[in-house]
Amino acid sequence: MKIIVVIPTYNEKDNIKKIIDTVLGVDNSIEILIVDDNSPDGTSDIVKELQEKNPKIHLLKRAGKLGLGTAYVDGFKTALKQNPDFIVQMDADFSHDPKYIKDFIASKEKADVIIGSRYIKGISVINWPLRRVLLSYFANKYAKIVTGLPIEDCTGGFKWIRAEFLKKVNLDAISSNGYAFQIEMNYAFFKKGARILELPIIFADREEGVSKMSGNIIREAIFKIWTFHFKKY
Ligand SMILES: Nc1nc2c(ncn2[C@@H]2O[C@H](COP(=O)(O)OP(=O)(O)O)[C@@H](O)[C@H]2O)c(=O)[nH]1
Ligand SMILES: [Mg+2]
Repeated sequence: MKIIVVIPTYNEKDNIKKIIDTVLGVDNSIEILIVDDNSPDGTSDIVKELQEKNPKIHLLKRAGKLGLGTAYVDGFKTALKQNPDFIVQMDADFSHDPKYIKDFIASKEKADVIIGSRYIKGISVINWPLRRVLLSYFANKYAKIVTGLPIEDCTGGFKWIRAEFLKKVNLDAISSNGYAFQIEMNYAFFKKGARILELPIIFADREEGVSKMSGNIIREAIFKIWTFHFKKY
């Protein structure tokens, strides 16, 4: 079995070594692809150094900050060329605890897509400011109503995807970048008939570095998700 964990980074110098080491430590079948947008803090230089000692670490360096959605689309395309069985997507900042990848592996026969979910056992988010928890919680309710997706955590960024299934999705049709990107991918998977499973995770706020979330990303999600019904994935 081959798993490629795709991690987008922008200014994650304080997290990058630890997240790579921790993720690789979860299972022997894991390789990592870091998609870095030429972070001014030199994140990619740290990755290059680590790469010299470990062939399981891959780097896709892009010219500048082009957004999370396109980072994943480019990362998925690059990862698929390596013929993995599964692809995992997650953040670099430890909000997504790598230990949950073990749970994904254990459930791999049951699903094409597994979502690490914050909202199937009440609300399992710690250390986030209350306004962000509320925003995320109600954004999910809203997304569920607009898209009709039977998913409690539509905007979560911690996912396990069967590679054969990812190949069925037209990645060039994916056009959103922030929270909307997560919803759009779920929508595409759902439309293609994926077996989607949610497994509980506890999501913790980052301890190092700063969030790149912005008002634009929130506005994008509010309006864009209405268009998904009319798109072909
Ligand atoms: N390559 C790339 N990574 C990004 C970009 N924006 C955010 N990220 C990364 O995406 C992940 C989630 O971003 P974060 O700022 O933690 O969002 P939050 O958890 O919603 O506050 C982190 O690993 C970031 O470094 C971007 O424009 N390009
Ligand atoms: Mg974060």
